[in-house]
Amino acid sequence: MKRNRVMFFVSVGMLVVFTATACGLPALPGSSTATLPPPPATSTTAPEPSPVAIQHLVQPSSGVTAIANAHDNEESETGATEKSVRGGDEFRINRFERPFTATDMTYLPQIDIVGMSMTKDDTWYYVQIKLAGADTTTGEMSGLYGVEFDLNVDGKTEILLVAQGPFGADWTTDGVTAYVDNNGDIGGISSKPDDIYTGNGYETILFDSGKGEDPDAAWARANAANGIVEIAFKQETLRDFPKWMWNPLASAYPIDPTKFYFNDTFTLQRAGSPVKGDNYPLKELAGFDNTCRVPANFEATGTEPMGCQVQAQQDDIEFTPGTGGYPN
Ligand SMILES: [Ca+2]
Ligand SMILES: [Ca+2]
Ligand SMILES: [Ca+2]
Ligand SMILES: [Ca+2]
Repeated sequence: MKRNRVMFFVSVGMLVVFTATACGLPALPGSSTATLPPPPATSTTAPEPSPVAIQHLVQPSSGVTAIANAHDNEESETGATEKSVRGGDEFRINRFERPFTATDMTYLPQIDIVGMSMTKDDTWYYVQIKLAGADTTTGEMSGLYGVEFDLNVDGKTEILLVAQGPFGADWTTDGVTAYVDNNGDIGGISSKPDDIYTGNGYETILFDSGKGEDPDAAWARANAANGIVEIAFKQETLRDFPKWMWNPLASAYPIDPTKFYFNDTFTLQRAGSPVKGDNYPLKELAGFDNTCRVPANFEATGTEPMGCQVQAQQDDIEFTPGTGGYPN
């Protein structure tokens, strides 16, 4: 089986400048001057209580220290004409390269991850996800973008952050959600597809659009001009783990976090394939891209579970369900 062709680098101490394009400020919520008609006099419904505005204390700025970066397969040159990929989609190890719509295989540049990097400052980690381009119909980064973390480097992730686009150039917590797998059942019995998966994936919501223990825990913004979506989160989200593995993802459609890993909860026949062959074209699992895992705060040897290719990679891993999980 063809390996995902991935170049991988770790660089420490390099200054990464995130070039956000200055855009006009979005209208403030509640600044509309439109007036609503008065309620009907016969209404018997009690008025809805006004939602309490979320008070933010701090927000991210820009990462100043590089932690890691890597590249993913890009389909922009051949994807639109061939409506298929030549590599990078390996259902067996839960790695997907399918930035296309189902059935008609329309290429979606805003879902095609081509690179990723992680930076930090004193308070935050920043994940930059570079896509092949913006949505060709709206000019925006219209997808759902996320990042998964394997905190103890055992092949099973514990945290999923997702941010639903489109975003502006200003940081927002709107549409940003953090899920965790508390009971350690992600992946079932191995990294390969389980015949029957009975787990519940990322079953717990830690943070949702500013609601949660810390209203400032996770944020997102985008620069559609250069196809970059950035997700920032407080360092304490990673519970003081000194090193970990991470991978970004992008989806054109809502995803169900309880169905992770998708190679346990879809069959290849149901999911379809972007590779011309028996299971072509894409069916139930379309408009989705994820990548190999990148180490953070340690040098890759190539044997990291589900890691990016260095010399060799360890893709077949036996899991012990019910162990691990997000530490409280
Ligand atoms: Ca890609
Ligand atoms: Ca883990
Ligand atoms: Ca599995
Ligand atoms: Ca779970």
